[in-house]
Amino acid sequence: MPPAVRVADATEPVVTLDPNSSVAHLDALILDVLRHRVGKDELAAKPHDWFNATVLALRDKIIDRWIATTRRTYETKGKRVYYLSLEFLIGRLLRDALANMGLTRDMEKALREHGLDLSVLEDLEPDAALGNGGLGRLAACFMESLATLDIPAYGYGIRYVNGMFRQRIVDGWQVERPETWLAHGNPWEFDRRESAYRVGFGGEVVETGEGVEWKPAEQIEASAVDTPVVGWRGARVNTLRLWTATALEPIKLDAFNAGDHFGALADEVRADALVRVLYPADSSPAGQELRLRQEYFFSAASIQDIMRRHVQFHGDVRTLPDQAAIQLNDTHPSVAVAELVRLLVDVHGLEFDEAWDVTRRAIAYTNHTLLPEALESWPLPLFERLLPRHMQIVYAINSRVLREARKAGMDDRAIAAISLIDEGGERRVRMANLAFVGAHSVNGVAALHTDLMKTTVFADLHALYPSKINNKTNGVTPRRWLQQCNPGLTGVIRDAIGDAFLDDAEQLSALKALAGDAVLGERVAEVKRSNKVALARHLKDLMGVRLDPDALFDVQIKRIHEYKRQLLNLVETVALYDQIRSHPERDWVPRVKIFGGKAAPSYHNAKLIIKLANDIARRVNSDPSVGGLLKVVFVPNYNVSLAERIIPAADLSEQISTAGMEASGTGNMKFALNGALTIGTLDGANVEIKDRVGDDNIFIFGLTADEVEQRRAEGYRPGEIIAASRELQQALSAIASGVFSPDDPDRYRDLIGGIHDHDWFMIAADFDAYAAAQRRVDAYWNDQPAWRASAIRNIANVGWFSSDRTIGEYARDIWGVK
Ligand code: B1N
Repeated sequence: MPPAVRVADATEPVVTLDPNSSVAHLDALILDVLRHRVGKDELAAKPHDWFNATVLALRDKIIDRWIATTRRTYETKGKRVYYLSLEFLIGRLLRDALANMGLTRDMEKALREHGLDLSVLEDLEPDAALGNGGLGRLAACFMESLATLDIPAYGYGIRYVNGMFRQRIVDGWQVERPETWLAHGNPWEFDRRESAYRVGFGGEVVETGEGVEWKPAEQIEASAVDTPVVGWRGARVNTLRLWTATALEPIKLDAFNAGDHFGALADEVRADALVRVLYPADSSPAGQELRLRQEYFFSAASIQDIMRRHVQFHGDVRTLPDQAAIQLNDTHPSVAVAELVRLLVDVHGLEFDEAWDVTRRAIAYTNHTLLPEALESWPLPLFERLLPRHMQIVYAINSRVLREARKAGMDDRAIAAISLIDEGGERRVRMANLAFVGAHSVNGVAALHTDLMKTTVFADLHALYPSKINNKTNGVTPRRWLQQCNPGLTGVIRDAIGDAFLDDAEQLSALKALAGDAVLGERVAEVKRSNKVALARHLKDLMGVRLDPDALFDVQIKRIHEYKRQLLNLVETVALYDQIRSHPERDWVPRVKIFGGKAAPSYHNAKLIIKLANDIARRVNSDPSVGGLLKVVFVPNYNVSLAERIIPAADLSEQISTAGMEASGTGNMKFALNGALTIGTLDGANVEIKDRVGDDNIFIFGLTADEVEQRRAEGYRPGEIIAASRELQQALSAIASGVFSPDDPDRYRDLIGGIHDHDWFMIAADFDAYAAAQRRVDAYWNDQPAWRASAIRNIANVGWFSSDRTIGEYARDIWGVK
């Protein structure tokens, strides 16, 4: 028996902190809000009205804490953290905010009095998908952890009207549709028209006698829209400040009156376009002028806001680094380096050297990818046309840096690599180099990734500034990714080890001693099964498939990208399909292969991989000869809310990127925290997960990052490997010859041809090892007590991957707060 410290039912709220939160009080508040702010009689109110009333009532409770925490920061003159990110993939907020405020149970009761089900209202909330994938979701987890750790912080980004596109699957193909998350309004946000700044573009730089002045040709107004972010136990409420754009002159009345109705609105349309859509490219540069305009727009507005606040409360711009830590989430906001120098020199009158010093002490930069094609750079003529003053500043910074490099004895090759200007071919401004030199700290997001930064893309910059690069392994918030998405498991853990892990995820380690406990194993398995039943029901409603909750749920959900190797998984799925049909007498483990993820609209092969998953699903699922032993599902429109349903129901987590290519991964952490076992390569944070859960509780396979590099260097020949592996050869030729695409037999010829030809992502090299690891998975699954013990060891050992730990490290090592 697990030590029954106390009996907690799974839905029991974990905190209750507001003395005024009695059910009757909430009930009265909701009714008042429904009437006076939503404007509806309770007899006529629709579910959406109730949803709005619920959020607004909760928001009232949050505002009191928001004001209290903000006052506290002003009084204590505390240092603030500013997290600049072009993406915040926050998902739904109601459940998270209720739980963190300790109001879940009371709200449930209050709504029940009106015959309403809280979980139904929760499902009405649109997913705020202002991000592509891991990078944006990390920013959202960080915001929650900053509030939890009581660190004064602002997130700065763009309030996209259309976030990540909605994915429809039509005849197996991805079709993109606009996501209209704001269609019914957004009850969380506050319009802050008074916090508005002008952002310029183009024009010229003129001498004024005392210095220079940038005279932009065009100006757009950035105005703030704030969303409160509540920490765990309501510890603190921080602000997510997203910028929206308006024209200085929204309508030119003289033009309008003269009959030019469209021309009169042109400025407003230009401003609208700036904040209209999120670029749907993950780990690849967008490259368009509008993207650079978005980057500068939000960076400039944010830096102005930071400076305004600093000058108002502290007076002297020279003390900015003592009061403000500015973190750049990848290079997307790196033009902020030049913008801060510009404001310090041109507006506040500092000498360049002093401005450069202040800037570097205030700014830090996080790198999220080493893919060379993903490093942002802008054609110099474009950069200069849009931001002429910043171009001058980039040159000034560059001449300082290159002089230092010369003095350090660096040769021409190293100097060329360090330069902020790429001179090979069309001249380009390198945003990663700008961020690197403009920051006092440059961090990677997992240990392996940080090591590779030092030896690959940043090798020469690292030689010049050897103390800048540091590691901060990513984390995820255990509130959303354990407590809220998996209340059943949370209840079982509370019964087993008490409540300490709710405030410190590393206390999950108390489960280690209980990993072999059969009763606990059974309870964990029961919860897993009921999560699988719930997911199966959801997918039945969503797409009409029937899934067996007793099968092994094998899940790969993430952006579709060749380096993430969904194709390796699919090829192995085909090989397994062949095997089952050839050896129906064997004792196969029933499997459900679940895929989900979006492809960048212009990424041809990624879209083809989605079609292949759907083609394989159609064929396999309708083949009576596999007798339900294998099912393949591609879940459309993968997003944060779907992740919250799928992850608690997963048995096996696929983390199979080509080693050296996935900077960290964060889905890997969420799965392990929910008791799924990982099958994965030694890439990104998988390496650290393996170190913590132990070799016996994870299925590691394939080439290491060093081996991948070595194989590429010595001339990798995939053809020979394919010829030597019967299973691989058969699976590839089945796909290439049209077995899964009889309507268009050549559909996958080139995709599979790429594996024969160059196989950049080393699918052939890793195939046999991957297939063998999958058979190890099968064997282990057949020993359910062992599998359950491993699941518990995963949960017990991954508390370290809480974003609270990550943020604690940023605070201590980079920001100097608390
Ligand atoms: O950032 C995540 C990591 O866990 C992932 O491994 C990494 O792939 C991801 C351009 C990116 N890197 N780069 C991006 C996103 C959008 C864009 O326009 C690049 N995303 C990552 C969190 O560290």
